[in-house]
Amino acid sequence: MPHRRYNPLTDSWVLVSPHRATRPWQGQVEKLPPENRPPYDPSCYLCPGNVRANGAQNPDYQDVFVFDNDYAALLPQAEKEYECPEGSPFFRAKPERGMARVLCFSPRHDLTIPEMSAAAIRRVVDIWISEYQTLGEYPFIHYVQIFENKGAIMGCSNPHPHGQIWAQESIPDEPLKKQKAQQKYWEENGRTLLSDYLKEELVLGERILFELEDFVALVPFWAIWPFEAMIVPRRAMARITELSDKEKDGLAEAYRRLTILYDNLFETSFPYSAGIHQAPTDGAEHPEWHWHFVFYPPLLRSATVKKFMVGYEMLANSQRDITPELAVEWLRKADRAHYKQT
Ligand code: H2U
Repeated sequence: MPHRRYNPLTDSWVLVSPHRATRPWQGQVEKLPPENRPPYDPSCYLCPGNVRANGAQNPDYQDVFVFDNDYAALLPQAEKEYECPEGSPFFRAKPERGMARVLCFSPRHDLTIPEMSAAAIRRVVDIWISEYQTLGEYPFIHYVQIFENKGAIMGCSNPHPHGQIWAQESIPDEPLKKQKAQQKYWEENGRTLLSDYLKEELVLGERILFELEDFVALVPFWAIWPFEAMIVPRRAMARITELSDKEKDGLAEAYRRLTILYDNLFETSFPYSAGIHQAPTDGAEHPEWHWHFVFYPPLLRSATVKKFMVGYEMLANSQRDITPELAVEWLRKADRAHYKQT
């Protein structure tokens, strides 16, 4: 039956309409990008040794490579204040300083996270930690967003495995919503919202994808995207800099395992936007924060039919067709070894 589910992390609702999953589809069918890319592409801006779009040359890097985004959406110095008519509540704007970085996950143009070893992904985790630390130490940087856009369908500009890091003065809307909800929960209960949620999900078991020693991957009760998932550390930590060595390895393994399930589901390189929500770098301790890694994949019923967030979703509320529980069932059936290797 149609019902609404509440997201306590963002204080918002999603409409769930399971009966709609069988409706006919004569709409847009996505073209699949070619699966067999070369390990090195001389025309790729991100491959080792190549020249980027702005003329800078990449080093001959061996594992990971991080650099300032040549087309950064945020700049450390606001050149000139954006001017608005004064004294009106309708035209408010303020300068926003920040920095943007690009992180190449591997020198290999043909790989993606699910095809990399946990040891190689661990190098990515290490860079996330050092970037969060270094960027967060700038006095004007109050929030660091680590994310990955994977697949052309998600607007990813280049198939070379990479992610981005944007750091800025303000706390953006999504993490701010989560901060407010976690703060309230912490004040009322003295425990993090996600520790208590995880405890209950582990008892119920129906939305758990897999459990590792230090991490759990699950489809949250309030998931919006058809195959949305979340990796949650069992230990409440505000930020990834608090991870132990063993937990860093665990995070790399959880990232690998989840993305293999994704790729195997439709035997395609599964697109998504994924990112880490964690405490701001505003100098406060933030014991309320329980960092977590969210995955928002757009595919709905096959490798070529995606969920469109339009119409009702744009005008009224988030809505999903297949239930989170059905998504878990499908994902759990996916093999543990990557389909290209079997
Ligand atoms: P996306 O694929 O998620 O768009 O990330 C790639 C980023 O890489 C993008 O933000 C940057 C783009 O600005 N980029 C460079 O900085 N230099 C280049 O030569 C190509 C792309």
